[in-house]
Amino acid sequence: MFWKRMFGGRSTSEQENAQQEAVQESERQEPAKESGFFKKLMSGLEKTKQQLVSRVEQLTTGRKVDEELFTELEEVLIEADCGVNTALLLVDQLRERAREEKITAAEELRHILKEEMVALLEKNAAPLKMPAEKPYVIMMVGVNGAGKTTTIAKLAYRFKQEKAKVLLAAGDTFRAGAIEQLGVWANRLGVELIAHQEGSDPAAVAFDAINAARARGSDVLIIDTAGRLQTKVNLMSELAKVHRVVQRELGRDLDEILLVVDATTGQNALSQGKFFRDAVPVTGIALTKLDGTAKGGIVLALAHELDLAVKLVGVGEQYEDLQDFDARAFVSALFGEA
Ligand SMILES: Nc1nc2c(ncn2[C@@H]2O[C@H](COP(=O)(O)OP(=O)(O)OP(=O)(O)O)[C@@H](O)[C@H]2O)c(=O)[nH]1
Ligand SMILES: [Mg+2]
Repeated sequence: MFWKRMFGGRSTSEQENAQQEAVQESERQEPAKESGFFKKLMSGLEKTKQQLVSRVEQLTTGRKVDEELFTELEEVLIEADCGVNTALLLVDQLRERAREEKITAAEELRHILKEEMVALLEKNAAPLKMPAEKPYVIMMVGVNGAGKTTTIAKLAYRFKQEKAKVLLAAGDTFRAGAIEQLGVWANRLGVELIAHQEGSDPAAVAFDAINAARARGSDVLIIDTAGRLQTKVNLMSELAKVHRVVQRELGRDLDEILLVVDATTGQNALSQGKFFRDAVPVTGIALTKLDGTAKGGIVLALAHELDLAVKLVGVGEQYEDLQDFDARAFVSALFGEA
């Protein structure tokens, strides 16, 4: 739908088909909780639930609301990787609402916590930007092994399903095997690939990819980059250079620069966010490996402390295991409300 809405110019019957598909799609998305993805998210978040929601439940069972309880709640949130500032904020809000609403039984705090979590996540939520011009350009950045290349494959799959013409750029010229890895995905998906030799300049790959995307009429171009530690200054300036070249050649901002973050890394994600954002104008986060992490609380810290929207979440290694982030579905999954 993403593509059809943007790259119009189709015949009336095609437009009607597109509308029909839009309706079918919204019908498909309505019962989100019955979808396979929601189930995966819910089972994936089981460990986070143990670490966070189950402990909140234990703490708030049969107790009265007092300052000691708030302090303990703060500790639980911090230990579940929600981030110190975010934990303090959430507990302040709980404290205030408990006072305003004259809540005395601790159990009642649970649904307030849930509501406040949704509100916090929704405040910073944003979907992928709608395409305005061809090619729609996405660049993936992040530390080694975060899931950049896999997320590219999943996105390419999604765009292809929407009938978009996709081009991938093998901008990781550094790691041995990285070009082949993207090449295998491109083959499997039946999408085009621009690649140079290992060790070549990633900015040159990106430059060629933009021109190829224009020449071939690609709807979407996704640029892979090498994994790099956020503290390696030279590698971060190399990334800034790739970005400058892409922006100059494109003559406008990239549509999305997604910071890919591995949800199992916990608090280090905040440092990654800060450094990568200093190097390139990150537009959002793709949070991977939410399946099986006890550190899913990091979503709250990322949204609040970095003020960056979590746009995509990954819950596995299959094509379908990537979805737009939905704050309410996430919190429902966390609280185990199927
Ligand atoms: N369980 C799970 N595994 C994932 C997910 N996303 C990626 N992976 C796995 O994480 C590993 C690293 O993924 P890549 O996509 O190669 O990561 P990368 O960021 O491109 O890594 P470098 O190119 O080395 O920096 C692979 O084994 C993926 O299958 C996810 O959402 N869930
Ligand atoms: Mg990679």
